[in-house]
Amino acid sequence: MRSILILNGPNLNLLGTRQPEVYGTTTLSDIEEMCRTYAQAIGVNVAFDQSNHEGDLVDALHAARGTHHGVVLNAGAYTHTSLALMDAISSIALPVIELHLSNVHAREEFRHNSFIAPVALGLICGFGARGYTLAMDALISHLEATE
Ligand code: CA2
Repeated sequence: MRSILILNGPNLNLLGTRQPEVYGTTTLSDIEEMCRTYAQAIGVNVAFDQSNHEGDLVDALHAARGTHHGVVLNAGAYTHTSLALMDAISSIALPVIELHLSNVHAREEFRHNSFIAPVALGLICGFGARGYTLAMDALISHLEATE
């Protein structure tokens, strides 16, 4: 069975508690539940991880190799700063979809740059919590087309 890791970065554990106008009111555990239900419906395995620490996210990406077939990554603010995450993605040879709840391109200039985009399979942003299931679909279609 195909397996997807959904990996969330810094501050996303606080989702649903502030800035609802930007990020909505859905919590991270609501999103996990949504993805679990969707995974069951489409017959894939899904696992979740979240960390506020850059190195832990690098470790989680390394650990995904050999365990999962692809990753949906919301790296939060590390998207815009982290060469380490870019290198980790390049080194694991797994398809990674970059995901953001908000449309980062409609926001501050400093959110327009992504160190992840050049090494990601693709990017989904601006669809709120629904983006996670859209990303799962995109990943599964990619795997079906390439395996
Ligand atoms: O839109 C996204 O998903 C972001 O990855 C979220 C990051 C931000 O730095 C990126 O530019 C875009 C921020 C995550 C903050 O998460 C919270 C949301 C609501 C309440 C508390 C934290």
